[in-house]
Amino acid sequence: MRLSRYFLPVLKENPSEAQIVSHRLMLRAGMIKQSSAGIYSWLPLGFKVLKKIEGIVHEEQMRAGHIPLLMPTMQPAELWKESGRYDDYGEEMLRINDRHDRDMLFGPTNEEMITDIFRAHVSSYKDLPLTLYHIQWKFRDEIRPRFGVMRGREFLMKDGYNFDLTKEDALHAYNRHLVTYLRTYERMGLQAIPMRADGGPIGGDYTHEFLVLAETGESEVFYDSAVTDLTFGDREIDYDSVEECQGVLEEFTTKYARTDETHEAALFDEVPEERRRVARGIEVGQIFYFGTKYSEALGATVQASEGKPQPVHMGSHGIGVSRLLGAIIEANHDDNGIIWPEGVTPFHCGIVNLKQGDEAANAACDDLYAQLTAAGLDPLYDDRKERAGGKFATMDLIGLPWRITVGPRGLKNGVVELTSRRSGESEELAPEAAVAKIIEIYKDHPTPQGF
Ligand code: 5CA
Repeated sequence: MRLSRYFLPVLKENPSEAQIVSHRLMLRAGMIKQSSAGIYSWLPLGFKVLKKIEGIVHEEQMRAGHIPLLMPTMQPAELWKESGRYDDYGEEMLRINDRHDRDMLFGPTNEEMITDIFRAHVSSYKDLPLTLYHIQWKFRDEIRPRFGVMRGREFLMKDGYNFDLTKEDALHAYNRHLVTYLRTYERMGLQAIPMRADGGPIGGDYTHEFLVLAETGESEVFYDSAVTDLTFGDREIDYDSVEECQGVLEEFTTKYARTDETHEAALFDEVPEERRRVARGIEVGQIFYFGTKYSEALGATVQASEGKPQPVHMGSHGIGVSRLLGAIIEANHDDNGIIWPEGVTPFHCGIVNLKQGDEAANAACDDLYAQLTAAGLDPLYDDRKERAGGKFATMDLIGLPWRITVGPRGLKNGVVELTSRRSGESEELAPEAAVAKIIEIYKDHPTPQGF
Protein backbone atom coordinates (compact mmCIF):
# COMPACT_ATOMS: atom_id res chain seq x y z
CA MET A 1 0.00 0.00 0.00
CA ARG A 2 1.20 3.50 -0.82
CA LEU A 3 0.46 5.84 2.03
CA SER A 4 -0.51 8.63 -0.39
CA ARG A 5 -3.42 6.45 -1.54
CA TYR A 6 -4.38 4.98 1.83
CA PHE A 7 -6.87 6.23 4.40
CA LEU A 8 -4.91 6.77 7.59
CA PRO A 9 -6.45 9.65 9.53
CA VAL A 10 -3.81 10.02 12.26
CA LEU A 11 -4.41 12.60 14.99
CA LYS A 12 -1.70 15.03 16.04
CA GLU A 13 -3.26 15.83 19.39
CA ASN A 14 -3.98 13.47 22.23
CA PRO A 15 -7.73 12.84 22.31
CA SER A 16 -9.03 14.01 25.66
CA GLU A 17 -11.62 11.27 26.05
CA ALA A 18 -9.02 8.47 26.17
CA GLN A 19 -7.97 7.45 29.67
CA ILE A 20 -5.62 4.60 28.85
CA VAL A 21 -2.74 4.34 26.43
CA SER A 22 -4.22 1.73 24.08
CA HIS A 23 -7.38 3.75 23.55
CA ARG A 24 -5.34 6.90 22.99
CA LEU A 25 -3.03 5.20 20.50
CA MET A 26 -5.85 3.51 18.59
CA LEU A 27 -7.52 6.89 18.11
CA ARG A 28 -4.27 8.69 17.27
CA ALA A 29 -3.18 6.00 14.80
CA GLY A 30 -6.49 6.31 12.95
CA MET A 31 -7.60 2.75 13.78
CA ILE A 32 -11.05 3.39 15.20
CA LYS A 33 -13.65 6.11 15.42
CA GLN A 34 -16.28 6.16 18.11
CA SER A 35 -19.80 6.14 16.78
CA SER A 36 -21.60 6.15 20.13
CA ALA A 37 -20.64 5.05 23.63
CA GLY A 38 -18.84 1.70 23.37
CA ILE A 39 -19.52 1.39 19.63
CA TYR A 40 -16.80 1.95 17.05
CA SER A 41 -16.15 2.06 13.35
CA TRP A 42 -13.05 0.13 12.43
CA LEU A 43 -11.01 2.34 10.14
CA PRO A 44 -8.72 0.59 7.62
CA LEU A 45 -5.67 0.20 9.89
CA GLY A 46 -7.73 -1.08 12.83
CA PHE A 47 -9.75 -3.33 10.55
CA LYS A 48 -6.54 -4.84 9.19
CA VAL A 49 -5.29 -5.79 12.65
CA LEU A 50 -8.72 -7.06 13.66
CA LYS A 51 -8.68 -9.37 10.63
CA LYS A 52 -5.18 -10.62 11.46
CA ILE A 53 -6.30 -11.48 14.97
CA GLU A 54 -9.42 -13.17 13.64
CA GLY A 55 -7.26 -15.13 11.20
CA ILE A 56 -4.99 -16.46 13.94
CA VAL A 57 -8.01 -17.41 16.05
CA HIS A 58 -9.54 -19.31 13.11
CA GLU A 59 -6.29 -21.12 12.31
CA GLU A 60 -5.77 -22.27 15.87
CA GLN A 61 -9.38 -23.38 16.31
CA MET A 62 -9.37 -25.33 13.08
CA ARG A 63 -6.01 -26.87 13.94
CA ALA A 64 -7.73 -28.49 16.93
CA GLY A 65 -10.60 -29.77 14.78
CA HIS A 66 -13.15 -27.16 15.83
CA ILE A 67 -15.63 -26.27 13.10
CA PRO A 68 -16.47 -22.69 12.08
CA LEU A 69 -19.99 -21.53 11.28
CA LEU A 70 -21.84 -18.23 11.56
CA MET A 71 -24.90 -17.47 13.63
CA PRO A 72 -26.85 -14.22 13.41
CA THR A 73 -26.48 -11.26 15.73
CA MET A 74 -30.24 -10.97 16.21
CA GLN A 75 -31.87 -13.71 18.25
CA PRO A 76 -35.47 -14.57 19.10
CA ALA A 77 -36.39 -14.12 22.76
CA GLU A 78 -38.13 -17.53 22.84
CA LEU A 79 -34.84 -19.39 23.00
CA TRP A 80 -33.74 -17.38 26.00
CA LYS A 81 -37.09 -17.91 27.68
CA GLU A 82 -36.53 -21.65 27.30
CA SER A 83 -33.21 -21.50 29.11
CA GLY A 84 -34.52 -19.06 31.71
CA ARG A 85 -31.86 -16.49 30.91
CA TYR A 86 -34.22 -13.97 29.28
CA ASP A 87 -35.13 -12.58 32.65
CA ASP A 88 -31.84 -13.38 34.37
CA TYR A 89 -29.61 -11.53 31.95
CA GLY A 90 -30.90 -8.14 33.04
CA GLU A 91 -30.18 -4.75 31.56
CA GLU A 92 -27.04 -5.79 29.75
CA MET A 93 -29.25 -7.42 27.13
CA LEU A 94 -30.41 -5.15 24.34
CA ARG A 95 -34.05 -6.06 23.70
CA ILE A 96 -35.77 -5.12 20.47
CA ASN A 97 -39.28 -5.53 19.05
CA ASP A 98 -39.68 -6.17 15.35
CA ARG A 99 -42.57 -4.85 13.23
CA HIS A 100 -44.73 -7.83 14.21
CA ASP A 101 -44.07 -7.01 17.84
CA ARG A 102 -41.97 -10.12 18.29
CA ASP A 103 -39.41 -9.99 21.08
CA MET A 104 -35.90 -10.07 19.69
CA LEU A 105 -32.49 -9.34 21.17
CA PHE A 106 -28.99 -8.54 19.98
CA GLY A 107 -27.02 -11.59 21.11
CA PRO A 108 -24.64 -11.10 24.05
CA THR A 109 -23.53 -14.77 23.65
CA ASN A 110 -24.88 -17.84 21.86
CA GLU A 111 -25.33 -20.83 24.18
CA GLU A 112 -29.07 -21.05 23.48
CA MET A 113 -28.81 -20.62 19.72
CA ILE A 114 -26.07 -23.20 19.25
CA THR A 115 -27.97 -25.65 21.45
CA ASP A 116 -31.01 -25.08 19.26
CA ILE A 117 -28.96 -25.88 16.16
CA PHE A 118 -27.59 -28.98 17.84
CA ARG A 119 -30.97 -30.32 18.95
CA ALA A 120 -32.40 -29.81 15.46
CA HIS A 121 -29.72 -31.87 13.76
CA VAL A 122 -27.97 -34.24 16.14
CA SER A 123 -29.50 -37.16 17.92
CA SER A 124 -26.86 -39.88 17.87
CA TYR A 125 -23.80 -40.28 20.03
CA LYS A 126 -21.97 -41.19 16.83
CA ASP A 127 -21.96 -37.50 15.86
CA LEU A 128 -20.00 -36.65 18.99
CA PRO A 129 -17.61 -35.16 19.95
CA LEU A 130 -18.48 -31.91 18.21
CA THR A 131 -17.16 -28.39 18.69
CA LEU A 132 -18.68 -25.53 16.70
CA TYR A 133 -17.57 -21.93 16.90
CA HIS A 134 -18.06 -18.57 15.29
CA ILE A 135 -16.54 -15.12 15.32
CA GLN A 136 -19.42 -12.69 15.49
CA TRP A 137 -20.38 -9.30 16.90
CA LYS A 138 -21.97 -9.28 20.30
CA PHE A 139 -23.83 -6.58 22.13
CA ARG A 140 -23.82 -6.06 25.88
CA ASP A 141 -25.32 -2.86 27.15
CA GLU A 142 -22.48 -2.38 29.60
CA ILE A 143 -23.25 0.12 32.34
CA ARG A 144 -19.83 1.68 31.92
CA PRO A 145 -18.39 1.17 28.45
CA ARG A 146 -14.85 2.51 28.60
CA PHE A 147 -11.25 2.24 27.52
CA GLY A 148 -12.17 2.09 23.84
CA VAL A 149 -12.47 -1.42 22.45
CA MET A 150 -11.47 -2.85 25.81
CA ARG A 151 -14.96 -2.64 27.27
CA GLY A 152 -17.24 -1.95 24.36
CA ARG A 153 -20.96 -2.41 24.02
CA GLU A 154 -20.65 -3.86 20.52
CA PHE A 155 -17.60 -6.11 20.38
CA LEU A 156 -16.24 -9.01 18.37
CA MET A 157 -16.00 -12.35 20.11
CA LYS A 158 -14.97 -15.82 19.13
CA ASP A 159 -17.33 -18.16 20.92
CA GLY A 160 -17.06 -21.91 20.68
CA TYR A 161 -19.28 -24.63 22.05
CA ASN A 162 -18.44 -28.25 22.66
CA PHE A 163 -20.96 -31.10 22.73
CA ASP A 164 -19.92 -34.36 24.34
CA LEU A 165 -21.51 -37.56 25.54
CA THR A 166 -19.88 -37.65 28.94
CA LYS A 167 -18.44 -35.24 31.46
CA GLU A 168 -15.04 -36.82 30.89
CA ASP A 169 -15.19 -36.09 27.16
CA ALA A 170 -16.36 -32.53 27.82
CA LEU A 171 -13.43 -31.97 30.16
CA HIS A 172 -11.11 -33.11 27.40
CA ALA A 173 -12.75 -30.48 25.16
CA TYR A 174 -12.14 -27.94 27.92
CA ASN A 175 -8.47 -28.88 28.13
CA ARG A 176 -8.16 -28.83 24.35
CA HIS A 177 -9.50 -25.29 24.31
CA LEU A 178 -7.00 -24.28 26.94
CA VAL A 179 -4.20 -25.54 24.69
CA THR A 180 -5.58 -23.73 21.62
CA TYR A 181 -5.81 -20.50 23.63
CA LEU A 182 -2.22 -20.70 24.85
CA ARG A 183 -1.04 -21.10 21.26
CA THR A 184 -3.36 -18.37 19.99
CA TYR A 185 -2.22 -15.69 22.42
CA GLU A 186 1.45 -16.53 22.03
CA ARG A 187 1.16 -16.15 18.27
CA MET A 188 -0.07 -12.62 18.97
CA GLY A 189 2.99 -11.90 21.08
CA LEU A 190 1.00 -12.03 24.31
CA GLN A 191 1.38 -13.89 27.54
CA ALA A 192 -2.14 -14.69 28.74
CA ILE A 193 -2.21 -16.59 32.02
CA PRO A 194 -5.08 -18.99 32.74
CA MET A 195 -6.58 -18.22 36.13
CA ARG A 196 -9.37 -19.85 38.10
CA ALA A 197 -12.42 -17.62 37.81
CA ASP A 198 -16.16 -17.40 38.34
CA GLY A 199 -18.90 -18.64 35.97
CA GLY A 200 -20.98 -15.44 36.06
CA PRO A 201 -24.08 -15.37 33.84
CA ILE A 202 -22.75 -18.18 31.62
CA GLY A 203 -22.77 -20.61 34.52
CA GLY A 204 -20.72 -23.59 35.61
CA ASP A 205 -18.25 -23.78 38.43
CA TYR A 206 -15.33 -24.95 36.34
CA THR A 207 -13.88 -22.04 34.43
CA HIS A 208 -10.61 -20.26 33.69
CA GLU A 209 -10.07 -16.73 32.50
CA PHE A 210 -7.00 -15.82 30.44
CA LEU A 211 -5.36 -12.67 31.70
CA VAL A 212 -2.77 -10.39 30.21
CA LEU A 213 -0.96 -8.59 33.00
CA ALA A 214 -1.33 -4.82 32.65
CA GLU A 215 -1.66 -1.97 35.12
CA THR A 216 -4.74 -0.75 33.29
CA GLY A 217 -6.46 -4.14 33.50
CA GLU A 218 -9.93 -4.20 35.04
CA SER A 219 -9.43 -7.43 36.99
CA GLU A 220 -7.49 -7.83 40.18
CA VAL A 221 -5.38 -10.98 40.10
CA PHE A 222 -3.34 -13.00 42.58
CA TYR A 223 -0.65 -15.35 41.36
CA ASP A 224 2.56 -17.20 41.93
CA SER A 225 5.17 -15.40 39.82
CA ALA A 226 6.41 -18.80 38.63
CA VAL A 227 3.41 -18.93 36.24
CA THR A 228 4.97 -16.13 34.21
CA ASP A 229 7.92 -18.40 33.38
CA LEU A 230 5.69 -20.83 31.50
CA THR A 231 5.53 -20.69 27.72
CA PHE A 232 3.84 -23.02 25.30
CA GLY A 233 6.37 -22.39 22.54
CA ASP A 234 6.32 -24.33 19.32
CA ARG A 235 5.64 -27.76 20.77
CA GLU A 236 3.48 -30.04 18.67
CA ILE A 237 0.43 -31.43 20.35
CA ASP A 238 -2.02 -34.17 19.48
CA TYR A 239 -5.37 -32.58 20.21
CA ASP A 240 -7.04 -35.99 20.36
CA SER A 241 -4.74 -37.12 23.13
CA VAL A 242 -6.48 -36.84 26.49
CA GLU A 243 -3.16 -37.25 28.32
CA GLU A 244 -1.32 -34.57 26.35
CA CYS A 245 -4.05 -31.95 26.74
CA GLN A 246 -4.50 -32.83 30.41
CA GLY A 247 -0.74 -32.53 30.86
CA VAL A 248 -0.74 -28.99 29.45
CA LEU A 249 -3.68 -28.00 31.65
CA GLU A 250 -1.85 -29.28 34.72
CA GLU A 251 1.38 -27.57 33.75
CA PHE A 252 -0.33 -24.21 33.29
CA THR A 253 -2.96 -24.27 36.03
CA THR A 254 -1.42 -26.00 39.04
CA LYS A 255 0.43 -22.98 40.38
CA TYR A 256 -1.68 -20.43 42.20
CA ALA A 257 -3.32 -17.96 39.78
CA ARG A 258 -6.79 -16.61 40.48
CA THR A 259 -8.98 -13.61 39.86
CA ASP A 260 -10.41 -11.79 42.86
CA GLU A 261 -13.70 -13.67 42.45
CA THR A 262 -12.12 -16.97 43.44
CA HIS A 263 -9.14 -15.77 45.45
CA GLU A 264 -8.47 -17.69 48.67
CA ALA A 265 -6.08 -15.92 50.99
CA ALA A 266 -5.18 -19.08 52.91
CA LEU A 267 -4.10 -20.92 49.76
CA PHE A 268 -2.26 -17.88 48.44
CA ASP A 269 -0.27 -17.75 51.68
CA GLU A 270 1.18 -21.16 50.84
CA VAL A 271 3.01 -19.61 47.87
CA PRO A 272 6.56 -18.61 48.92
CA GLU A 273 6.36 -14.96 49.88
CA GLU A 274 8.88 -13.73 47.32
CA ARG A 275 6.77 -15.23 44.53
CA ARG A 276 3.38 -13.84 45.63
CA ARG A 277 2.05 -11.21 43.26
CA VAL A 278 -1.05 -9.04 43.42
CA ALA A 279 -1.56 -7.23 40.14
CA ARG A 280 -4.06 -6.26 37.49
CA GLY A 281 -4.94 -8.02 34.29
CA ILE A 282 -6.97 -7.76 31.10
CA GLU A 283 -9.31 -10.68 30.52
CA VAL A 284 -8.83 -11.73 26.90
CA GLY A 285 -10.69 -15.02 27.05
CA GLN A 286 -12.61 -17.44 29.20
CA ILE A 287 -13.39 -21.14 29.00
CA PHE A 288 -16.31 -22.83 30.78
CA TYR A 289 -17.55 -26.32 31.48
CA PHE A 290 -21.19 -26.15 32.53
CA GLY A 291 -22.35 -29.72 31.98
CA THR A 292 -25.99 -30.10 31.02
CA LYS A 293 -27.27 -26.64 32.03
CA TYR A 294 -28.42 -25.68 28.52
CA SER A 295 -28.89 -29.13 27.02
CA GLU A 296 -31.37 -30.06 29.73
CA ALA A 297 -33.26 -26.79 29.50
CA LEU A 298 -33.52 -26.96 25.72
CA GLY A 299 -33.76 -30.72 25.32
CA ALA A 300 -30.51 -31.35 23.45
CA THR A 301 -30.11 -35.08 23.93
CA VAL A 302 -28.37 -37.93 22.22
CA GLN A 303 -29.15 -41.58 22.15
CA ALA A 304 -26.20 -43.46 23.58
CA SER A 305 -25.41 -46.94 22.30
CA GLU A 306 -27.78 -48.30 24.90
CA GLY A 307 -30.31 -46.71 27.19
CA LYS A 308 -32.49 -43.69 26.74
CA PRO A 309 -31.59 -40.28 25.27
CA GLN A 310 -29.45 -38.20 27.60
CA PRO A 311 -28.58 -34.51 27.66
CA VAL A 312 -25.18 -33.72 26.21
CA HIS A 313 -22.35 -32.24 28.25
CA MET A 314 -21.34 -28.82 27.08
CA GLY A 315 -18.92 -25.99 27.60
CA SER A 316 -18.39 -22.64 25.96
CA HIS A 317 -15.17 -20.88 25.20
CA GLY A 318 -14.73 -17.22 24.36
CA ILE A 319 -11.97 -14.99 23.05
CA GLY A 320 -12.36 -11.21 23.13
CA VAL A 321 -11.22 -10.62 19.56
CA SER A 322 -11.73 -6.84 19.46
CA ARG A 323 -10.56 -6.42 23.07
CA LEU A 324 -7.30 -8.11 22.06
CA LEU A 325 -6.23 -5.06 20.06
CA GLY A 326 -6.34 -2.99 23.23
CA ALA A 327 -4.57 -5.69 25.25
CA ILE A 328 -1.80 -6.09 22.67
CA ILE A 329 -1.19 -2.34 22.60
CA GLU A 330 -1.22 -2.07 26.41
CA ALA A 331 1.54 -4.70 26.42
CA ASN A 332 3.46 -3.33 23.40
CA HIS A 333 4.03 0.40 23.13
CA ASP A 334 6.43 3.20 24.05
CA ASP A 335 6.20 6.99 24.22
CA ASN A 336 6.19 7.26 20.43
CA GLY A 337 3.39 4.83 19.73
CA ILE A 338 2.43 1.23 19.15
CA ILE A 339 4.95 -1.60 18.66
CA TRP A 340 3.10 -4.42 16.90
CA PRO A 341 4.26 -7.97 17.46
CA GLU A 342 5.10 -9.49 14.07
CA GLY A 343 2.19 -11.94 14.30
CA VAL A 344 -0.52 -9.26 14.10
CA THR A 345 1.11 -6.24 12.49
CA PRO A 346 -1.13 -4.48 9.95
CA PHE A 347 1.75 -4.11 7.47
CA HIS A 348 4.88 -6.21 7.62
CA CYS A 349 7.26 -3.34 7.05
CA GLY A 350 7.33 0.37 6.36
CA ILE A 351 9.32 1.95 3.56
CA VAL A 352 10.28 5.57 4.15
CA ASN A 353 11.50 7.59 1.22
CA LEU A 354 13.59 10.44 2.62
CA LYS A 355 13.54 12.39 -0.62
CA GLN A 356 10.35 11.88 -2.52
CA GLY A 357 10.89 12.86 -6.14
CA ASP A 358 14.58 11.98 -6.19
CA GLU A 359 14.96 9.60 -9.11
CA ALA A 360 17.27 7.10 -7.43
CA ALA A 361 15.30 7.12 -4.15
CA ASN A 362 11.97 6.66 -5.91
CA ALA A 363 13.32 3.80 -8.02
CA ALA A 364 14.87 2.05 -4.99
CA CYS A 365 11.60 2.34 -3.02
CA ASP A 366 9.56 1.02 -5.94
CA ASP A 367 11.96 -1.88 -6.21
CA LEU A 368 11.81 -2.72 -2.50
CA TYR A 369 8.04 -2.52 -2.63
CA ALA A 370 7.90 -4.87 -5.61
CA GLN A 371 10.27 -7.40 -4.05
CA LEU A 372 8.47 -7.50 -0.70
CA THR A 373 5.10 -7.79 -2.39
CA ALA A 374 6.36 -10.58 -4.66
CA ALA A 375 7.43 -12.45 -1.51
CA GLY A 376 3.83 -12.34 -0.27
CA LEU A 377 4.45 -9.53 2.21
CA ASP A 378 2.45 -6.38 2.69
CA PRO A 379 4.61 -3.24 2.93
CA LEU A 380 3.43 0.31 3.60
CA TYR A 381 5.35 2.77 1.48
CA ASP A 382 5.35 6.36 2.74
CA ASP A 383 5.57 8.10 -0.62
CA ARG A 384 4.18 11.44 0.60
CA LYS A 385 6.05 14.67 0.08
CA GLU A 386 6.65 15.18 3.78
CA ARG A 387 9.58 15.95 6.00
CA ALA A 388 11.55 12.90 7.16
CA GLY A 389 10.69 13.70 10.79
CA GLY A 390 6.96 13.59 10.06
CA LYS A 391 7.29 10.31 8.21
CA PHE A 392 9.24 8.72 11.07
CA ALA A 393 6.70 9.96 13.60
CA THR A 394 3.84 8.39 11.64
CA MET A 395 5.68 5.08 11.29
CA ASP A 396 6.50 5.04 15.01
CA LEU A 397 2.91 5.88 15.92
CA ILE A 398 1.33 3.13 13.82
CA GLY A 399 3.95 0.71 15.11
CA LEU A 400 5.15 -1.37 12.16
CA PRO A 401 7.88 -3.61 13.61
CA TRP A 402 10.34 -2.97 10.75
CA ARG A 403 11.16 0.08 8.71
CA ILE A 404 13.41 0.45 5.68
CA THR A 405 14.66 4.00 5.19
CA VAL A 406 15.82 5.00 1.74
CA GLY A 407 17.71 8.20 0.91
CA PRO A 408 19.96 9.47 -1.87
CA ARG A 409 23.01 9.58 0.36
CA GLY A 410 22.81 5.93 1.41
CA LEU A 411 22.00 4.82 -2.10
CA LYS A 412 25.26 6.36 -3.32
CA ASN A 413 26.97 3.79 -1.08
CA GLY A 414 24.55 1.07 -2.16
CA VAL A 415 22.76 0.85 1.19
CA VAL A 416 19.42 1.42 2.87
CA GLU A 417 18.72 1.42 6.60
CA LEU A 418 16.74 -1.30 8.36
CA THR A 419 15.32 -0.28 11.75
CA SER A 420 13.64 -2.33 14.43
CA ARG A 421 10.72 -0.47 16.00
CA ARG A 422 11.12 -2.40 19.24
CA SER A 423 14.86 -1.96 19.87
CA GLY A 424 15.31 1.21 17.85
CA GLU A 425 18.47 -0.30 16.40
CA SER A 426 19.37 0.31 12.78
CA GLU A 427 21.74 -1.34 10.37
CA GLU A 428 22.85 -0.34 6.92
CA LEU A 429 22.68 -3.00 4.28
CA ALA A 430 22.10 -3.53 0.58
CA PRO A 431 18.43 -3.30 -0.43
CA GLU A 432 18.31 -6.99 -1.41
CA ALA A 433 19.78 -7.95 1.97
CA ALA A 434 17.12 -5.88 3.77
CA VAL A 435 14.39 -7.65 1.81
CA ALA A 436 15.94 -11.05 2.54
CA LYS A 437 16.06 -10.24 6.25
CA ILE A 438 12.41 -9.17 6.38
CA ILE A 439 11.37 -12.32 4.54
CA GLU A 440 13.37 -14.41 7.00
CA ILE A 441 11.80 -12.69 10.02
CA TYR A 442 8.25 -13.36 8.85
CA LYS A 443 8.93 -17.04 8.15
CA ASP A 444 8.42 -17.55 11.88
CA HIS A 445 5.20 -15.54 11.92
CA PRO A 446 2.80 -16.99 9.42
CA THR A 447 -0.13 -14.62 9.30
CA PRO A 448 -3.20 -14.89 7.16
CA GLN A 449 -3.20 -12.46 4.24
CA GLY A 450 -4.52 -9.12 5.33
CA PHE A 451 -7.17 -6.80 3.99
N1 5CA B 1 -20.28 -17.60 26.03
C1 5CA B 1 -19.08 -17.41 26.79
C2 5CA B 1 -17.88 -18.00 26.17
S1 5CA B 1 -18.07 -18.30 24.51
C3 5CA B 1 -18.86 -15.92 27.05
O1 5CA B 1 -19.63 -15.09 26.62
N2 5CA B 1 -17.80 -15.63 27.75
S2 5CA B 1 -17.39 -14.20 28.27
O2 5CA B 1 -18.50 -13.49 28.78
O3 5CA B 1 -16.31 -14.39 29.17
O4 5CA B 1 -16.85 -13.38 27.06
C4 5CA B 1 -15.74 -13.88 26.33
C5 5CA B 1 -14.70 -12.81 26.15
O5 5CA B 1 -15.25 -11.69 25.47
C6 5CA B 1 -14.17 -12.23 27.45
O6 5CA B 1 -13.16 -13.03 27.99
C7 5CA B 1 -13.66 -10.88 26.99
O7 5CA B 1 -12.34 -11.00 26.49
C8 5CA B 1 -14.58 -10.52 25.87
N3 5CA B 1 -15.56 -9.49 26.30
C9 5CA B 1 -16.57 -9.64 27.18
N4 5CA B 1 -17.25 -8.50 27.35
C10 5CA B 1 -16.64 -7.57 26.56
C11 5CA B 1 -16.86 -6.19 26.28
N5 5CA B 1 -17.86 -5.52 26.84
N6 5CA B 1 -16.03 -5.56 25.40
C12 5CA B 1 -15.02 -6.23 24.81
N7 5CA B 1 -14.78 -7.54 25.03
C13 5CA B 1 -15.57 -8.21 25.88
